[in-house]
Amino acid sequence: MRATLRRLGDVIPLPVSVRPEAAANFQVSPTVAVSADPAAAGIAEQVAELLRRVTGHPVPVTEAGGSIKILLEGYDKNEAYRIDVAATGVTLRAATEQGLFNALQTLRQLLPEGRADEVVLPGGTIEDEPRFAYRGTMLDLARHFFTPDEIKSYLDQIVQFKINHLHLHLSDDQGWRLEIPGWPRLTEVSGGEGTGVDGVGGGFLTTAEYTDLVAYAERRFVTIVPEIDLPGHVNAAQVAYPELTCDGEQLTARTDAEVGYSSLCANREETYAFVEDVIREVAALTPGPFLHIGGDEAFSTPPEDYRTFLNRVLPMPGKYGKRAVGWHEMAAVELPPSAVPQYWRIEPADDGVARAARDGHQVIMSPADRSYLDMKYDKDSPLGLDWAGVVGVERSYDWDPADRLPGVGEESLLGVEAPLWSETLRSPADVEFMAFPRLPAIAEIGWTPRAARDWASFQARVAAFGPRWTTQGVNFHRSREIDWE
Ligand code: TNX
Repeated sequence: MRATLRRLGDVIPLPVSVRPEAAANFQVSPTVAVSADPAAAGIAEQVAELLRRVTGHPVPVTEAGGSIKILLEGYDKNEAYRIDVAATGVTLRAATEQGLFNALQTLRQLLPEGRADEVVLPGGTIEDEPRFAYRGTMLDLARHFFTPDEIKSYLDQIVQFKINHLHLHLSDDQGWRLEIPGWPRLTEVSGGEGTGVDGVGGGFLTTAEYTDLVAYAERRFVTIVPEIDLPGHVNAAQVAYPELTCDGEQLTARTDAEVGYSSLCANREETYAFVEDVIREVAALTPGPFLHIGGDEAFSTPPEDYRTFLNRVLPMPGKYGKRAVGWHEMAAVELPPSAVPQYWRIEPADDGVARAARDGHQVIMSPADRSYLDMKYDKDSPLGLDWAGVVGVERSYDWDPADRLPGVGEESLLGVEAPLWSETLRSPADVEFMAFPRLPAIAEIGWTPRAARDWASFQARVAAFGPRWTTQGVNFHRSREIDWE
């Protein structure tokens, strides 16, 4: 099969600068080889593997002389990269391996996804760097557990769009999904079979599995952001350890999807001993800089107790070397300097986020009516919720995080995140259906300069990605908003 030549700018997220040069197309010949700086050997092997897959040629990695060159040079920015395609060869350049990894993702989209007889790269130059340092998505393992292999497969899918943070929601009322040394009943009692919503989707990560997963993500330049949701969303912890309730009562396990009924007890020292143990253990297992402490929907925690609790707990991630992240409700109290509120509200409200931004805090934007991947696409969606409205692909794309909240502009944003709650999901196919193509929309918002974004252009590039997802076996949603190829 002769593959269609892609255009240089047919990439999601759209690169900052694309300068095509039609006379400079590069034909990948059977003798193609990849040459790299020794420090970039890992990326060079991945580039060679990509070319082997699409061409069937041997594609050796050599120290010099290859027509594909991988150079660790230039650009002092962490994630920036440049690709030059000339008739004689191709150069990928970045100051860091992460920048080269980004270049690899772009290169992949300029090549066919499957095997082709004749492979040609479009000529010209791409220069690229992200708008925001944090481009994330969240997977809710608490309402339905996904296995390490399933999470790895999702990681492989999301890095194609230069998503660089995966937030794991590891505890909630229905289940506790990470083994914590010293607190074995959390996972023995609340991580087993039957602990998901509707009694489907139990399971948990052992510390060894979590460590392996974090390393897998790290090799793909994705930072895992673990979340332990506190002080609400704790029924599973309290079922396992009745001493975590105010009166020591044995609670029953719950598999419904209610929120806001459980709370840790702000006036008991046992609460803080538990929370500090958990935060210390999670911090020790996590190389990334963030630790998410939840803080959302604590409807059964009296406001005074909520503040008491957060004032005790918010310094703990810092004590163990991490930046605290929390849902924006936590901005009701004075935050430690490095803490990051994650804003999810639909309507702007006075909940302290603008004040935190004024004090110099960075904010993650995740407005539910735009970025929540668990909202239905339209009223006929077989999966998802609709409390934040239905969220079609254009609705996911056509907004800007710097306009969302008065007082929280471009300079206050750490970035954007698209959370995927799993109350209605059962399988990796369900996750894929909800994430694609809306996650690429959020990825482009996080990466591409605002002025360069355009819905019609995005539509066309997503349409062209359809056959790629099909080849990859990804169960994307064939939204009627897209004229699929
Ligand atoms: C709200 S928004 C939640 C979650 C639910 C989700 C469902 C927020 C921080 N919390 O507990 O799973 O809605 O969409």
